[in-house]
Amino acid sequence: MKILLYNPDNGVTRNFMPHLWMFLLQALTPPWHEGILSDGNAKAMDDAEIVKFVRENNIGLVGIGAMTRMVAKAYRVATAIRAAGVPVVMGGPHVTECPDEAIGKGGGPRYADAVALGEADETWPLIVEDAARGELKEVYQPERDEKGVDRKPSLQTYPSIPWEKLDLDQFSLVPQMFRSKLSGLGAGWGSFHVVPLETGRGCPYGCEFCTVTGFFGDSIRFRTNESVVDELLRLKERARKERGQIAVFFIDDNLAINIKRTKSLLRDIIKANAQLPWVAQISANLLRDEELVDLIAESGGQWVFIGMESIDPANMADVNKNFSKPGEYGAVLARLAQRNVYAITSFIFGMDNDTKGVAQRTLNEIHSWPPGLPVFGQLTPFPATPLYDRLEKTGRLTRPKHWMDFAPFWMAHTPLKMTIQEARDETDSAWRASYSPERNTEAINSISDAPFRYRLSHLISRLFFRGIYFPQMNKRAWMRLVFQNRRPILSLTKEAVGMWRSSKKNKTAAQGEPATVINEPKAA
Ligand code: B12
Ligand code: SF4
Repeated sequence: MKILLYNPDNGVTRNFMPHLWMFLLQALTPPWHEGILSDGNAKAMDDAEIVKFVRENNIGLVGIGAMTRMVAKAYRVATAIRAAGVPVVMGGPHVTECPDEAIGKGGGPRYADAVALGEADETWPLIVEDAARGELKEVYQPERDEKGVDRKPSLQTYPSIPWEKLDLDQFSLVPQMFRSKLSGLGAGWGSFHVVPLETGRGCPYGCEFCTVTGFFGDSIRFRTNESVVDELLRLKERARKERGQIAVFFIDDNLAINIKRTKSLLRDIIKANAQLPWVAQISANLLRDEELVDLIAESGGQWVFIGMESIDPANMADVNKNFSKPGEYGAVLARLAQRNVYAITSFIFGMDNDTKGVAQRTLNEIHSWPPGLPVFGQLTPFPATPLYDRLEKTGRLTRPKHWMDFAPFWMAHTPLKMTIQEARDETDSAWRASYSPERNTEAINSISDAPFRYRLSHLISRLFFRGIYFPQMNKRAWMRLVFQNRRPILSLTKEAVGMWRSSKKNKTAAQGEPATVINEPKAA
């Protein structure tokens, strides 16, 4: 049987990275069936096109995964596929949190034939076999322990995702027209993939707005160091062979949740020479450890995503995130920047102690830190979180089923000290100020001592991150963006040309030509 695993886009932004669940379930599919992947973020298809694809490829089962944010789209696609007579199973965080909704038990329409609740590593092969026999059940759920809690899969035996032979073409970030030219550049830039890789699951911190502790549980499970290192080595080999670049996103919710284990993993990566440029999420409180930060830099760490949420300790206490101390954010970022590791700093507006002016107050703090990539969201009550329950009990939800009419950057409850419109305006002004051409130039200039490749990576990342808020999904938008940011782009391009000329001259000199004295470019 052919199975299509489909991930919808959210209709607003495109993810830069494919979703791990698809590759994982594909690797867990019994080998006599075939899993085909399609991600709306990489290849947008409307409902009719998906149905056509399903028909033409003789698909016998469609699996759809979705976060809350894109579930309305997922339901729409599922309805179209079911109308064409092909069964649909849905999984992922949203259907786990609202299990009745997808199968029409809450009184609404039915969108899916079956739902897979929680972690589906062990239930997926059963689902596939039941579907092949035409005996799909309505609900699949991991076995439960005596307390009624899902038995979580151990990650000690983790499937090997065959990255070395998967067709990743739809996920390359290098536009088709540049691929052949760029593959000749340096070690090769013919393709660029950001690949998701997990080393562990679970987070015990239980922040009020977060679904992770409820979904993955508070006991943390890790893969073996060997299996992670093996995956990295295979990715590295693939990048070398196809003269492209691969960066890894360690999608663990907190890569350093067990510092001893993280250090051992990073040491093993270094020992095996398995370094690839990587990004990971690590909470600020765990980045006090100098040795850990050294290992992060040495093992290829380039960007650390830090959920800073707010610079106001009262807000942090409200959402049960007191372990993260706004007062030490600056020092944490400086510690990283000393090693040329920079941070994606994530903030939430519309918290209960926020008032008008929160954006400017936050920006003032940010500007006193080494430059990073700030991202701004709003407090969102995801179903089944303690936050959702609190707001529901106190009658504060203005759109209790906000996911059915998804409205980006428009809150689903009213904050205590500002209006929804004010929260929207604060978010807007924070994005505008953080990614203006002036701010981009200032950020790159402020790290003028850093080696060239870090400044280049910083600028490119800034241009991409801007797209989380400002629509830049077509060529025109990108051309306008490049024009607006021509100053830092031109300056880095000049520097790159200078470096390239120097290295060419050096090569010629080494081949026996008369030696030329070359001035090393400032930050090569
Ligand atoms: C990586 C990641 C991202 C990436 C993008 C996703 C990607 N390309 O991988 C980035 C950083 C861009 C991102 C962004 C956001 N994210 Co995010 N992200 C994650 C993270 C950390 C890991 C996802 C992952 O791969 N997990 C590992 C895999 C193996 O687990 P899984 O996806 O749950 O899949 C398992 C099961 O759910 C199930 N399953 C999943 N799908 C399906 C489908 C079928 C058919 C079946 C049978 C089973 C199944 O099987 C899998 C194996 O057990 C999760 C937290 C987490 N630990 O999961 C948050 C998480 C998914 N993100 C979340 C949120 C809220 C966001 C943002 C909205 C944040 C924001 N405010 O901007 C944005 C939205 C992005 C968008 N496109 O609109 C929430 C979603 C909550 C919810 N109910 O929707 C999560 C759970 C974190 C949280 N704090 O609660 N995110
Ligand atoms: S630390 Fe991160 S993953 Fe853990 S509960 Fe808090 S927000 Fe969620």
